[in-house]
Amino acid sequence: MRDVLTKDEINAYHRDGFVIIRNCYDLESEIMPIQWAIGELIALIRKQYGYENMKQSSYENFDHQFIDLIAKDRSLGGVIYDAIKQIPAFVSLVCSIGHQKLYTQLVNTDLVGIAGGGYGIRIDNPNEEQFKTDWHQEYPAQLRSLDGAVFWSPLVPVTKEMGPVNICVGSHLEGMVPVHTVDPDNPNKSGAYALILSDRENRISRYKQISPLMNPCDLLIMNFLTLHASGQNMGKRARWSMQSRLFNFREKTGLNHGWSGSYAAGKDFSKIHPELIVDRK
Ligand SMILES: O=C(O)CCC(=O)C(=O)O
Ligand SMILES: [Fe+2]
Repeated sequence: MRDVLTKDEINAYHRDGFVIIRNCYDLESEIMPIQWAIGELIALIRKQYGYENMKQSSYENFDHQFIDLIAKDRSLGGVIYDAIKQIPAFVSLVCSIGHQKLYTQLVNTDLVGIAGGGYGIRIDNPNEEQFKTDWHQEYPAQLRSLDGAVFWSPLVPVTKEMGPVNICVGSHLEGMVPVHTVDPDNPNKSGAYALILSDRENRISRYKQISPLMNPCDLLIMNFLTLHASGQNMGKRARWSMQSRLFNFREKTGLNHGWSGSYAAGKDFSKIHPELIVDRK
């Protein structure tokens, strides 16, 4: 991977709250092994449950049997989701020196953490609502440190129709935004998925929004305070994307709460930052 940033890229991160590094990863050595393993796991699960299998035709079409699989049994999509974050080629990227080098060019620290439980591969299926994220900052969902960063990279070309991630340009400068802990429009959402920004519409409307179209090997690095949201996948293919998060052990707020994780780590965000909860009971 390319692990040296230009001055312009570093400036963009500080100005906009994110930066996109085009063609950052090496396709053959870093991305294809992940695509291949996902394709094999889909085939293995199909075989396990008695569904017919067609051979993988190419790496970029690694998911060609997935939409059909979840149409037969949606719960097997969950099995695949839980399995693929354990693919060594993916975990190698999560732990890579390259990611740490990128992060330390953006955040001035010599002591980097990898957010425990903060990495995985999203599968945003067409026309599903439950796992879509509303407008949010990463910090309440992950904690660890205020100046953490999300590393986001797609495994399929993301078209407009597939609902690219929406980002409010420059919104990291707001600092920590208070949240409601219940989403009245989506009572089935829980944990971090249920958090709703206070004064959401107003807040969002103050910023220019962008929804970058990205390809495999492109990498988005985003500040933990930047406002962003999932787009709606109205396409026919699932939107597969990798996430991992790095943080700074030396940052004061994180150090004060002992680098606590949030919901995914079994912690209650509202107990760690009660001052950020608007609907306190
Ligand atoms: O991919 C998405 O839809 C949302 C991603 C996101 O919120 C994140 O990676 O932090
Ligand atoms: Fe996020």
